[in-house]
Amino acid sequence: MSSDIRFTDFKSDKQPTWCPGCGDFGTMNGMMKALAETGNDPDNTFVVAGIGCSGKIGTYMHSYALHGVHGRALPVGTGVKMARPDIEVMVAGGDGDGYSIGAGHFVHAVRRNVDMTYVVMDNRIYGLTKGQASPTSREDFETSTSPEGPKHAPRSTRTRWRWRRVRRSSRSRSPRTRSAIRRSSRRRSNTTGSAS
Ligand SMILES: Cc1ncc(C[n+]2csc(CCOP(=O)(O)OP(=O)(O)O)c2C)c(N)n1
Ligand code: SF4
Ligand SMILES: [Mg+2]
Repeated sequence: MSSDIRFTDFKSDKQPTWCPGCGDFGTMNGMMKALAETGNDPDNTFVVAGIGCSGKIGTYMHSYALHGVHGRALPVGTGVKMARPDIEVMVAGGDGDGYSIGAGHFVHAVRRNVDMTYVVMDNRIYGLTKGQASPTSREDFETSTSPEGPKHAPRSTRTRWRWRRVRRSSRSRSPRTRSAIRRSSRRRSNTTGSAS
């Protein structure tokens, strides 16, 4: 690994065909900068790309690369890392690729916690195939496949599980549950009483 690698060394000689102003340019520059700043070089880097506008990223970067099958970038990245743990593996793909057709692989990649980086280029739509709703599209976002919006809450990568307190009338609870609740609240008030 040489230390004088600059992020431009990760640029291939292919001219991107992304639309002017597409956010994928910024993501690719960010990935190239991160690779250079962490002491990597094109000879020890493997980029696995999904299918979509985002999936073209492997062509525009100078490194080892594989442009595989829609939704299957993560298992390929896992295989590369298992075979060559010494090289830096970056997997990149779209929101459709990662959260829709590839959702199962996403979950298992998280579970296996493989030492690789996954970048989701989330434009909240299927870009390459001309604009169908993706799992991160807004509920009211009109697309060719959802003229009135997908009507599902978008999947958020920042979702936290929250326990919602549901108020239920005591009549909707079974007699057994009602008496268990009474017992536990009696226990609670006894404990509070002895402590004070
Ligand atoms: C197995 C399979 N199913 C469907 C397609 C068609 N297809 C190509 S790209 C794409 C969606 C791309 O959306 P996303 O992953 O969000 O990438 P973007 O183009 O938005 O960057 C689909 C459905 C395909 N190539 N292969
Ligand atoms: S269609 Fe959208 S995602 Fe694809 S290159 Fe154009 S702006 Fe980027
Ligand atoms: Mg997309």
